[in-house]
Amino acid sequence: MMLNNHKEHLYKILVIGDLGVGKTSIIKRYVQQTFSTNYRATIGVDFALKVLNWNSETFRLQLWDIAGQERFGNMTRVYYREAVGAFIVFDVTRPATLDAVTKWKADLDSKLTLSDGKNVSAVLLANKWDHGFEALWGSDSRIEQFCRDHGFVGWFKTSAKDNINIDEAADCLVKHIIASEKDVLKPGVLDTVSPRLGSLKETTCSGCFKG
Ligand SMILES: Nc1nc2c(ncn2[C@@H]2O[C@H](COP(=O)(O)OP(=O)(O)O)[C@@H](O)[C@H]2O)c(=O)[nH]1
Ligand SMILES: [Mg+2]
Repeated sequence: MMLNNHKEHLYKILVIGDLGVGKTSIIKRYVQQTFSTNYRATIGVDFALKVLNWNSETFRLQLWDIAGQERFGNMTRVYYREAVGAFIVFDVTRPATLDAVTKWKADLDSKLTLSDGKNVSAVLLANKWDHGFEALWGSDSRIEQFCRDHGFVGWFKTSAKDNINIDEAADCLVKHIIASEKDVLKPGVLDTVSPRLGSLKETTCSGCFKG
């Protein structure tokens, strides 16, 4: 028994973005390994818990779903309070939802900072990638530039439907949260990870600490 060495962490993580981009589906997929085509719009604040055990440390991730307030494009400070990371989601079939990400990121950064004054780690999720909209988006460099311009620590092409890159994106976010806690992360690092079907065990966040 190594109880003395066992560390527990509780991380509040926000999942934000426009209505219908797949926030609830991503949380359901990540936490319950399920997907459904008709979730009712979330009413009221809702959160789900995911537990990760890494190197004899326990990370409890409290994933906060948005409360049916997407149409306002912002949330209250109370909702953001004490969060340490965020996923901002857009829908690759609706380019306007990427424009909205700018608004969500600005809202987040204006209402929430870590104790050292830095922004919380945010990972961009290009969801519904199973639709195969590669042609619509062209090269990845456009989204990479978008991430740099808006201060995301990384981005992933995801599908809640086909279970693509959700675990990887969460691993990446958690690593960045840990790194900001330890304050060892160098700035300007960006992860880019393409869908890797069927290889979920290996973390694809290897780029996290490069730079
Ligand atoms: N094809 C596809 N549909 C998805 C995906 N994620 C969510 N959806 C669908 O998109 C709709 C909105 O999803 P929902 O999770 O309710 O979005 P939210 O409003 O952001 O919480 C639902 O019909 C989902 O089944 C995905 O990765 N691929
Ligand atoms: Mg929802």
